[in-house]
Amino acid sequence: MRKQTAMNRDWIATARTLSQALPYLQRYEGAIVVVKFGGHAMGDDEAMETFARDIVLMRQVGVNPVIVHGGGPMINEMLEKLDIKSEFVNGKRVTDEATVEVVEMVLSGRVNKRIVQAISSQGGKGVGLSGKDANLMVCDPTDPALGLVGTPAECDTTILHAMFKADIIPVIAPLGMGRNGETFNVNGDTAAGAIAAALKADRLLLLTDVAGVKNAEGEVMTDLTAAQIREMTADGTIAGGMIPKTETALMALEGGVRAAVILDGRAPNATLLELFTEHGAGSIIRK
Ligand code: X2W
Repeated sequence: MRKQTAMNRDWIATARTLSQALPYLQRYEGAIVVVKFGGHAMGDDEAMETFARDIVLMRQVGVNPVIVHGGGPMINEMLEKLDIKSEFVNGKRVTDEATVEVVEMVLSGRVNKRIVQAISSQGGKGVGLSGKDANLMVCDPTDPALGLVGTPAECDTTILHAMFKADIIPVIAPLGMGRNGETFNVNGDTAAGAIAAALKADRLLLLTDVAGVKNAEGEVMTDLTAAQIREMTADGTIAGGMIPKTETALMALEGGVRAAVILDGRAPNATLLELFTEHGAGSIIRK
């Protein structure tokens, strides 16, 4: 029912927000936006619902969103249940045959379908695939010491363009195919960066569980250049878990992505805030 009561103010603000979004909606019409949705950013059912609604809204206003997801914590949970030990070297999971089977089962199965389902619930058409489908991500081994961990070498994005035309939102699990038919486990950030570069995406959004790239004083830097990122890495300001994110961002920029953004995926409506408001969210990195 239409109410004209004390709620009026909120609705006026909503209408104003929509009106102010017009230039941003026009700017992103037809743009390709790759969103890395990490396992730590996924959260509960409500957070998943909000994320899916924002992605469907993006598609509705003419953006071509591509989701590349992670699921590290969910893989850990299943490996524990199966009593398979697992360790990380430089942020990458040492992966043997037994482990890659579980990784594929969890990522292409449970995690991928949960996201696809959330998109469907919001009225979008999500289709799940992994880097093994349609030669999307052909990989070489990253390092013999890591076993079946792959580095994307060739990305054929034909399937993604076909999906854009059909109004489908691709939801990609980070697994790749080897040249000898192996299955490779690919770090989710690496996969998102490689796919964004192959698509020459307008934006790569890396959703994480931190607010952005911080300076030595602990403040989030909202605008950064690739050169600044290199300096801050050399002097140790950027360290630890942020390094794989900034490296992915730099790799994507080198590959032709217009800008990469590192932002907190747990913040409500993080993706919309970044794309459709003056405020933005997190740290944007340009060449
Ligand atoms: C990752 C793939 C999942 C992932 C893994 O096995 O955990 C490698 O480490 P998040 O949630 O984005 O961390 N692969 C090689 O990246 O998940």
